[in-house]
Amino acid sequence: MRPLKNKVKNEICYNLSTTSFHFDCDRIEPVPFYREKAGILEIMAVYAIGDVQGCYNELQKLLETIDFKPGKDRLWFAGDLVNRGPDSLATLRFVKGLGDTAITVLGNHDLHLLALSQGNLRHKTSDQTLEPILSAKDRDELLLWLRTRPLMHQDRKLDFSIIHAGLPPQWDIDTALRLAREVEAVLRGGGYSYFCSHMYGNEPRLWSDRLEGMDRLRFITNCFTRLRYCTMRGELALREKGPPGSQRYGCLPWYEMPGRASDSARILFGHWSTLGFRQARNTWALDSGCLWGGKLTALKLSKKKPPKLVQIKCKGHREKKIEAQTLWSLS
Ligand SMILES: [Mn+2]
Repeated sequence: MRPLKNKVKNEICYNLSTTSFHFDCDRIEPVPFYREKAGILEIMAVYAIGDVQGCYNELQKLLETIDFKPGKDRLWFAGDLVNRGPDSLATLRFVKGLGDTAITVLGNHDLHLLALSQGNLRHKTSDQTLEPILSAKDRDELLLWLRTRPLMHQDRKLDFSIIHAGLPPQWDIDTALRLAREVEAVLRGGGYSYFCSHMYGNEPRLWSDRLEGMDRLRFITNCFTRLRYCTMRGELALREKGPPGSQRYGCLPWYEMPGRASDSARILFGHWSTLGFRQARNTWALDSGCLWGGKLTALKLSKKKPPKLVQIKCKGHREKKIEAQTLWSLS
């Protein structure tokens, strides 16, 4: 294990520094995620946090509440760091600044920001909260950082995965991870701009491993960043956006699909503010509507114990009725 190796290195470093040998001690990296307690290496706290959407002050308050220690604890963000809230730029800078301490998966609003930055989309009124990022002096660094974030993160030791939206019933957890990597490779590569201008759309609806090109990438992206409901035939029902009970006949929340191939994996997700915090079928929904005057949620993750819920109340920055008017790509 790396911490043990570093401990040994430190001892070597100490011994050598008392002799005539030179050894560059400063080059040994600190061990950020483990600490020693009574001689046992102990993993630091890992918190999964729901959709922040530019609510920077609320995020800071939540981190205070959980007594977050940078360099010791780790944060997982469920995506949609930006848009609609009052301070997307500060939020993005802050999470980027956390470095390896934070892992964030991409949400639909994050992808929308990337698409806008490529200049292929007409700016709408609902995009105005993203403008400060697009005109920031550090915009290129921020956007490069954002487009190199994953669509899915998995920690096998902790036995948790995190995504922004959902998974179709046909994918097991390893398939999901493999397919996330396909889109991530495009976002990091030369096809990035083309991808941004062709990612929007609700088709295709049914997964097949024979899908190719943009159809394949769009399907994968829609699952990870937009999915809420599936039809009983296992298709994506992307037009359904309300809370459970509001959907048309024959649709089910993705996590309730019978025979879902990923149902043995513990999955954290955001995106669904009208669902609120909810634990069901080995999944945890983390978007509790901070932006809309609900709560901002953190879940302390543990391999053996049940996750511990911490929430703060938020005053809200948007009227509910706006949500209904901007349904398209942003929701
Ligand atoms: Mn979302």
